[in-house]
Amino acid sequence: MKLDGVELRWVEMPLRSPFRTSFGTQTVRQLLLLRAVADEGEGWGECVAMSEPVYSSEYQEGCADVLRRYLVPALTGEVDGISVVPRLKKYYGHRMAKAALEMAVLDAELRARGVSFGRELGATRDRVPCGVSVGIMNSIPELLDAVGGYLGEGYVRIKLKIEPGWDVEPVRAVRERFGDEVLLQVDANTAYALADARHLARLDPFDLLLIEQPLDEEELLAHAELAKVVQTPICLDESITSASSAADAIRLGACQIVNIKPGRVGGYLEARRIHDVCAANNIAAWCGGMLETGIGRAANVALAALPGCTLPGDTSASDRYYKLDVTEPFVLDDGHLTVPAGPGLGVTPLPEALEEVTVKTEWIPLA
Ligand code: OSB
Ligand code: MG
Repeated sequence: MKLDGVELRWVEMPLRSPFRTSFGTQTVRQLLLLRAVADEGEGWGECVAMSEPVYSSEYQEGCADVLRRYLVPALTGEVDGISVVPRLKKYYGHRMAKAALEMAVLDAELRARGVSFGRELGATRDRVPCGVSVGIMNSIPELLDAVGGYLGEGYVRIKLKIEPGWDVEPVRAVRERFGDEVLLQVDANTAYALADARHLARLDPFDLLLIEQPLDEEELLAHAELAKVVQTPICLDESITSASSAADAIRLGACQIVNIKPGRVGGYLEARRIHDVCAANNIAAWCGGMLETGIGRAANVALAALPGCTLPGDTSASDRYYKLDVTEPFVLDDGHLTVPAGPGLGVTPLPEALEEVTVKTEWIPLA
């Protein structure tokens, strides 16, 4: 396959409700969509970077810059999905930008071959159980309303965002109201220090599935130390940037569970390698999310259908995030989403919905 070029599309999607985490509050999801145009057809990619570098060092304009300046121009001549990231090896980092480009090229290739993302990645299920990530709220009653609503919709697992000052009490309140049967976990997005170990151990009595990324992304050893003090299993998100960092974290005892996010690790193919590392080590894994549109969601749901993704992921329905998605909406059915079976992502953006949320586009031609 030969690329003619890649179109970048800046999109702004209003969130149905503000999403507050320990790193800030989002009310609008600003993101980049990519459309790879090749001789054999086109494909779509979604860049998960946020508008500011507050979850990781990457951010939307930084991704656009590295894509136009270095990454897209490197893809001259014959290219296919599997060759994208290796071809970009000389350019350090920028995994979210690389992941988006790989995704777009892979989608174009798979559509041309008539193969779905799920089939290509090795999915073994046609539907996946879904969890939901619940932001920090202004009050406990507000939180209980939100959690009650999601449980009513059928979500099979609840994840509460936590930070110092919003941790033990919200967890206690959710357990008291909804009982011990609810699959419940928390995500700190690096908001704690190892010195908080005793405090975090106060979560132990609540029988949580896991605590996600309590400490800084570079603090692997500190996570291993923390794991000796807290009984709740530790899951890493931000720290896992590749299959090799996942293998290291597991070997060090820094995590018992892994959140796999394709964008963070440089693409779906590296994400599959992480899945394989986890499976080989008997480490539970699940597919994380970055408030994706239907485009990224389609691929995430395919990844979540791999056999080693043994826990429900942050693959919620479109209406958990957006009134209007850019594809046909993903709809929860008995707590599950269906893995798209059509070629490539199995979903295509709806031109009108896309136009509605597009701020600008840029065409990056390939020589
Ligand atoms: O840490 O998992 C995270 C959203 C944006 C950035 C980071 C995270 C999240 C979520 C929501 O928790 C996941 C989702 O529903 O897409
Ligand atoms: Mg997380």
